[in-house]
Amino acid sequence: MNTLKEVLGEENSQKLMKIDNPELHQFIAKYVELCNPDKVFVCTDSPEDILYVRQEALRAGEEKELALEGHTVHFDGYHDQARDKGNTKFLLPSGVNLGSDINAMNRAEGLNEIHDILKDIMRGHQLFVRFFCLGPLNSDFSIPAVQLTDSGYVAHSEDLLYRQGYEEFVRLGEAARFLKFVHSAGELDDRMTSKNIDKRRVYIDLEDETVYSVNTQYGGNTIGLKKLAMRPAINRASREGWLTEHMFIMGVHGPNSRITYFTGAFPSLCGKTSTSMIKGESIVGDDIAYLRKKDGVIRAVNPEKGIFGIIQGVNPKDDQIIWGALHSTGEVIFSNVLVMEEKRVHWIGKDDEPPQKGFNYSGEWQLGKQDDDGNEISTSHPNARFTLDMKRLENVDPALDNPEGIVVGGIIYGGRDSDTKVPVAESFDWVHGVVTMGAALESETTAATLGKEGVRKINPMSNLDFLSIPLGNYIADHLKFGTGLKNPPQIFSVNYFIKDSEGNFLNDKTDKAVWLKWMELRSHKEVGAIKTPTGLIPRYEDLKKLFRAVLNKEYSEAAYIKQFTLRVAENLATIERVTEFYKTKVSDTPQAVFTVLEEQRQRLIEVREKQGDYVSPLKFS
Ligand code: SPV
Ligand code: MN
Repeated sequence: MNTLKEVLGEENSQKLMKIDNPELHQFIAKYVELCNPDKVFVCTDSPEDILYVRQEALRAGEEKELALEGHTVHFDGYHDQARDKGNTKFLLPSGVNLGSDINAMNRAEGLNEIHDILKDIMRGHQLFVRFFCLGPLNSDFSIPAVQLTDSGYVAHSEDLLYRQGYEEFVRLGEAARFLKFVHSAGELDDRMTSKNIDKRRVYIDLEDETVYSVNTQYGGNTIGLKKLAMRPAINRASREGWLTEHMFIMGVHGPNSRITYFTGAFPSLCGKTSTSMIKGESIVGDDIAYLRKKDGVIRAVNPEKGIFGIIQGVNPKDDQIIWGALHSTGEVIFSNVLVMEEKRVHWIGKDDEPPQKGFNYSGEWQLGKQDDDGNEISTSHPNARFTLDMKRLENVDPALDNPEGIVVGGIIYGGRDSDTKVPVAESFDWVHGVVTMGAALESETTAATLGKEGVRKINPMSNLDFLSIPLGNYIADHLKFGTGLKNPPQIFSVNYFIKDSEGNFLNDKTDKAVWLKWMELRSHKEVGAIKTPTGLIPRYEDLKKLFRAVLNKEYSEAAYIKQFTLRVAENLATIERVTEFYKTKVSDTPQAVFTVLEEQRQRLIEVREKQGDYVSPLKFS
């Protein structure tokens, strides 16, 4: 430990030595030696230490102050604006195979490559050592984690997004089973963005529960505790009989002050965050959930405590709560928005006059500016984000930090689907829901410009990008998770994006508030439903009442018929695609997947024989 002590200095060494965990000390020593930073800062949970990290992000120029107190802006490089799926790989020992949909390489080769890249990478920079706890402190759900990073921006973001865990490491000592993250932004250019994008790598070593991320700054590639931690957490969960999901957690407020908690899985950019923050309901989390069975019920916690949310389209009408938080003082990190005069910010869809010039992810920007490929550069990047602590939201749920988690009353699967699924439906039972709403989830990939359709892709449980176990096993885990429960939560599907044949959306953005209330009532069996071949759908009278009560809106029967018409041909095509996918691409698909899809196919064919390809919901009542 001598060399480590020299680099750390007395104060930092003492902080580290308070944690009695040799594995942790060895890990830190190894990467301090390899990465060779000029300076190391060990951050405890103290407000002074946390403030120091923020100040360093500003001093180094990775963040800049904005007009409102507490607001800063960070830019990622022009070509470093999103998760890099191609260069994100699992490092697998020979003989281990996760299936064709999961990007992987040989472990020894990957470790060699990444350690070569890391050699001396932090020379001239400061290394921050951070301790966090994924999930509430002192909870069966939680996982301690240590992050090494030379980015003040990454370390600062994690303060807003995760619970401080230094004291938890001290408390646990040698008993801590922690995840490890090593990040370096690499060499930086004059705008303080990662220069060597060609050497951008995110490598996940499941065996050591360590994730390496280099030559990148974008949060989804670098904030270890977010999507990087999801991979080892999914793997652990599978081994231990619980679930790590790409799900929000929210409290839906029912009659007589009743709160029913829902988790919801949606692919990125499909309304997950905006659903979880809906006014009138309360939010526990917007992105990730850990679920465990306890005493015959499913309980869930949010491993995070903040939000790294998409800012595009956030406007005062549809997103009142986020809007309020983004316009008041207190810590917010904006990333890849446009900064205008007087240090004010603009983003696509903000609902005010678009500016003519400013500073954005391309540097100095003026209207009409093009990139090297001749594409016009937008004001903000479509994936521009805001980062804030959820305590800043007026509707944060008091259960956020409950070590027992919340009881899950319903599970929602949503996707971007312009032509098949009805806006809301309930499954017949757990297995039907897992298979037809979760495992069969399809979503259109692109953020479609008006009228233009995206590419439809299967995305089981919206979790495909993060799976660290073979997909067949993952589906089997879900099927098993529903057994041995007193009263399994209902499973629902939602689709905010259904269109008519002319390409017009059939719903307003705000309609989701009504679907939530309907699902809340259904989870207590307080309202009836109509049986169709693909699931149970709402009755017109019930929705009419709810639209009046929730949105003060007249809901016509004609609108109901259009939205809830069963599209038989499209549903049959989905079943065909999904069956083919599981048959040809996934080994060890549980037989239930094929059986349940086949049963649904038969029900659809039977209906088509009598009623044709488009069946009004009134025909089923
Ligand atoms: C997502 O893309 O699903 C996100 C943001 O929640 S990221 O951190 O990039 O994963
Ligand atoms: Mn996400």
